[in-house]
Amino acid sequence: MAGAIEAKIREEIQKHGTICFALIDSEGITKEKAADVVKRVEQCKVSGILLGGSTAVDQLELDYITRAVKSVTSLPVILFPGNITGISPNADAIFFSSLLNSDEPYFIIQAQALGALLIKKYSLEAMPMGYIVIGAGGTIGFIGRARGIPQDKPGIVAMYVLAAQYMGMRFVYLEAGSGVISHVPPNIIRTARSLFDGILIVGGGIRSASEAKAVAEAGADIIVVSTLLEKDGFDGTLKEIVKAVRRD
Ligand code: 1GP
Repeated sequence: MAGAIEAKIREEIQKHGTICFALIDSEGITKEKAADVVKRVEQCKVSGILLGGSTAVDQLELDYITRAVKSVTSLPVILFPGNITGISPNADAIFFSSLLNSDEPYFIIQAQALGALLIKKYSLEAMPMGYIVIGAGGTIGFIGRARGIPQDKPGIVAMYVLAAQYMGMRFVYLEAGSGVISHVPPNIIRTARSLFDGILIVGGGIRSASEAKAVAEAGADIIVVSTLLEKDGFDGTLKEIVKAVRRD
């Protein structure tokens, strides 16, 4: 059943069309830096903060960063785990995701089973998400042993997206990989959009307003930006990105 954070996300999408989430890698960032980035992205009108990282293994560090971020923002703070170490009791919710095109059962169901009781114990709102890697997928493609769907094969994406739908996942994330040269191609996003009834998230390689606009126009409900936030003075570009995707 959908909880309060999911309801808030749905409301934002209804109000603005496509919205933007900022993803902060919890690994190797100071709490001062994380707090500073979050304050600035909030000024740029992003709608949510994701915390995680495909190689983030330090759960204590994640919790430390989560508390620092929570203390400076009223935006939803959502965990985006790459492994069982991606769980903190102090976030608002967690994307409970299965890497659908992994070749390794651990990333499809075993990590999820190992983490499930902890999520219950922490009373975290779990939002079911099908995570699909498109192309090589950068670090997550490698770590998650994903068999990346070729960028020119929307027919294969169609199968996975429909499978996610039929398994009851309310979110699908099309991931090109953090810091990759090119984002998920519009025809792949259009195909996913035409078949998936839930919230469609697209991330990886989005660094400019024109790229963000192409992704939004193809049908993404949420775009995720991360690497851009590591640059000094990202604010101007991020404002343009949010402006390019939102209706208002
Ligand atoms: C990675 O999709 C996200 O999981 C964000 O990608 O770092 O390329 O913005 P970037």
